Amino acid sequence: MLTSAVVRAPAPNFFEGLTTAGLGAPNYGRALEQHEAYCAALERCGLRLTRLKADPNYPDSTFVEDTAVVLSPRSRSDLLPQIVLTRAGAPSRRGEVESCRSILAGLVPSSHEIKSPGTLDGGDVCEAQMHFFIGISERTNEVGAQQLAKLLARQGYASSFIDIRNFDGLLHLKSGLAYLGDNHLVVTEALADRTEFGGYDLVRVNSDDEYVANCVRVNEYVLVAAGYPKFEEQLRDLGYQTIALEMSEFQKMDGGLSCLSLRF
Ligand code: CIR
Repeated sequence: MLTSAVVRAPAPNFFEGLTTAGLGAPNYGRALEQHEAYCAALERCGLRLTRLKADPNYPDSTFVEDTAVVLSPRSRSDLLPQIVLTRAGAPSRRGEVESCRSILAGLVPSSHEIKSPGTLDGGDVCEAQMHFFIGISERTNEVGAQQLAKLLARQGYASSFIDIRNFDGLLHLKSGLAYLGDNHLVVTEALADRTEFGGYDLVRVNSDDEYVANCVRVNEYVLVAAGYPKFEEQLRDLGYQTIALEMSEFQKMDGGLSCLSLRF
């Protein structure tokens, strides 16, 4: 059971962040509304929110998921939550971790961190039932992935690396992969044939709908990007309740649903 989440509203200069989407500049007012609706959805799922102040020093800092990997007691009821602070792959985002460090330390007492020359973004880390998939991407290098794998192994978790550097349109592994629980793994067509995913029941997302693959299970609900009714139907057929959220302004900045919070 997840109980808490950390979120950070976008700053007015959100539009200055990194993007490859080519969808135009985000509208700040709409981004704030969408962020607020996202926060309300997390609360509806039963989470208590810690809201960090918008930080114009880091226009991408609303994507808090990239700053840490949380090992939550959801996966190991015998363990206390632990946090691994990341070292962002994009130099412009490296200071984001510093601004989260003390807040995260207050929430999750035990912490580790990825060290230079390792780089790792939280968006590249997908936990699936005691197993972690770690994406090797333009942001997460092998050194960073190895460091995380070692920390995970000490906690009894297995991990495997998925190289996504040749996959067009996938910024992070979780841009195309999400674990829902109950052995259900959401994957884009491009990732579906990887042998590493062979033991899971795959929920396939076709290539035109790739953006919706970045969905998030939060307790009784799955949060999904609005505008993909077929995917929602697929999830409902599997017995999930969905909450659809408008994400257009975050999509313009290459961000998806999972990136907007750290959940534990
Ligand atoms: C970036 O390029 O770093 C941000 N504009 C988007 C980060 C999205 N984060 C994620 O997928 N975990």
